[in-house]
Amino acid sequence: MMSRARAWLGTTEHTAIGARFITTALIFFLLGGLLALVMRLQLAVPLANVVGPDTYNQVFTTHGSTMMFLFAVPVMQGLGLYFVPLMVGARNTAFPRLAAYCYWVYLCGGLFLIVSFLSNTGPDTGWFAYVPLSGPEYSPGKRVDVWAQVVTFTELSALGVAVNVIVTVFKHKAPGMSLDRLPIFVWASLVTAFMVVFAMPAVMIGSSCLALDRLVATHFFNPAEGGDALLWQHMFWFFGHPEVYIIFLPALGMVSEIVVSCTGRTLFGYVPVVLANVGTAIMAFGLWVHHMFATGLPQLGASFFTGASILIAIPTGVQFFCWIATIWGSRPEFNASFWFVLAFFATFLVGGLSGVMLASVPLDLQVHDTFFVVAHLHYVLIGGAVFPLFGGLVHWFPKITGRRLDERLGKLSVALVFTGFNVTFFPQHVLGLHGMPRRVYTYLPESGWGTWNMVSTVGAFVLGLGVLVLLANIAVSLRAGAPAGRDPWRSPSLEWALDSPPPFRTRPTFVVSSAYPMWNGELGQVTGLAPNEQLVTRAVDAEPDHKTKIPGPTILPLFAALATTALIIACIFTPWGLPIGGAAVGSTLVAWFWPGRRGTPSFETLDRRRAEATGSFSA
Ligand code: HEM
Ligand SMILES: [Cu+2]
Repeated sequence: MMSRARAWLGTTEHTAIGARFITTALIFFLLGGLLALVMRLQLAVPLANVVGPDTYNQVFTTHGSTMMFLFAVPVMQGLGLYFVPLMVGARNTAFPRLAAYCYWVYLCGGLFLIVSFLSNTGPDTGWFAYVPLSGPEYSPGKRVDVWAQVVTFTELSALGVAVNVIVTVFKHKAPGMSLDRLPIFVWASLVTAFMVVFAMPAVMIGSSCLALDRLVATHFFNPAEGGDALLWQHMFWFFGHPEVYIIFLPALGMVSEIVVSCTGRTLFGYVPVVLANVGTAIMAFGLWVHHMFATGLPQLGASFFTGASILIAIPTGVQFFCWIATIWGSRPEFNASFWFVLAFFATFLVGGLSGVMLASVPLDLQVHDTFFVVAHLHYVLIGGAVFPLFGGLVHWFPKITGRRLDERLGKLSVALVFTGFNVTFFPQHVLGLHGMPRRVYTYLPESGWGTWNMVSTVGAFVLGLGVLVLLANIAVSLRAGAPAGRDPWRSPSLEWALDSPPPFRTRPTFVVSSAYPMWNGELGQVTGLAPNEQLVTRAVDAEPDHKTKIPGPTILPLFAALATTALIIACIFTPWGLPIGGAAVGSTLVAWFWPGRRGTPSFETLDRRRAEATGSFSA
């Protein structure tokens, strides 16, 4: 019994950890969704009394923060941990214990936010916590400290996963899977991981400075003492804008996988799509100031950031045209995942267009802080990330569970989610143009905003129903779904070559000779690897180089994560949290990295084995 619990807590299998990330993130999505329904109930009619102003502030802040930090990024990273190794033909991620540590840190951070919210200490200054409102003067108490530390938790976790994905892609690809043969989802995850590495430190440092201002009276953001309030906005949005691409580049990668698999065609424009991903990632770091148009920018700066914001529509447009060209004249299989992709096309287009509108300063100044922005951000986030995510979950469900979802229920959930979504959020454009501010807990009957708000609330419940249908489908199919077999969609990428659910210790290492290995004849297999070994290949051409031991299960990452949690939370209450918590984290890390215990990875250069591996490489 004890040892089973230990095995469960100590697992380092990327499929287990990936699935935990995905499941946990979906639970946070449901919690965030419940908060959204509370807001919609409160706004349904003028002068409603569901929640008061103070609770409303906590609700929208916790909703936004949950959705961004605890749902959207982790779910994409979870899918990355689960599928990137499978798709590149690795046996595990490069750093399996780091993956476990990241999961536990994320889980603790998420629970911290939820517990704080339930004990009336939920953050209440908006998901971007602008100073001076969030500073010590206007936000006494612990609410903003909770927010600042939740950011630290989640970004720490995100950084670890990103590093892991990068190294897995560069060093553990199957022999023959050169960079120009990576599945598009892997490219998207790789590019996203680099964005995480550049974006997350900005907000982590920012939120730590904010916590310092609040707890030990530093003055980073206090102009009265020589600090700079706008510095906060720069640090936040230097992360915050790339964040949205961190969320939807992997989603667009799923769209490519689904399009290819449902049309049975190779992707039109592989290279342009890859370059579009890279281009988006680079440009995404050059337009954060469009979130700050209302702070009064020099004319030249405003023009530059307008131009950059409009330009970034181009690479996404390139991806759109490549999908359309792939679908054009094919006879796609209109299954539930394909319908989610079609829902994404329509919705994301609207969100992209309202984004181009907002990039123009005069319009932005007019609708700044109104429901027009709320409509826009949900069109891009839900249309651009949640719809493809649902499509991806439907697409990969058979691989993860070995069972098929019910197609009819699947299509029903697309219809409900799509209709509900548009009924909820389209009217908010109108409300915004009519001047309804965001982040207000109520409004007067004379404002005339009542009708569209009621429509929006009804839509939100339809959307919620659609999500419930999807979940019910998942719950039923987990037990009673038809067996899926290896490759139910006749998809081309490597994960489909494995049994469903994918085996771990007995997983073969394939040898690849095209970008669509499952469509191009027999797969070769590498011989001479023990169950706890995996191949290290060269970054670009994926030639076998040497092999390494896969670090085995251990409970130490969990202990390290608990110590990290203690450190981060204790700091809110006393500066002593830092040295004491630091010592705790340090000792768990020493135990974790103590040489020679329980199979710490040893790197063995594989000249002898290399011959064997390359021998089968030509097979
Ligand atoms: C499931 C359906 C959803 C509904 C009905 C919904 C509804 C809302 C509402 C009513 C607000 C606050 C409006 C205000 O008073 O300012 C809001 C804010 C927000 N939502 Fe959602 N939302 C949903 C899903 C999502 C998702 C999936 C994400 C992100 C991936 C998201 C991200 C945000 C953000 C970032 C804010 C801004 C919070 C702030 O002002 O600090 N929402 N949402
Ligand atoms: Cu932006």
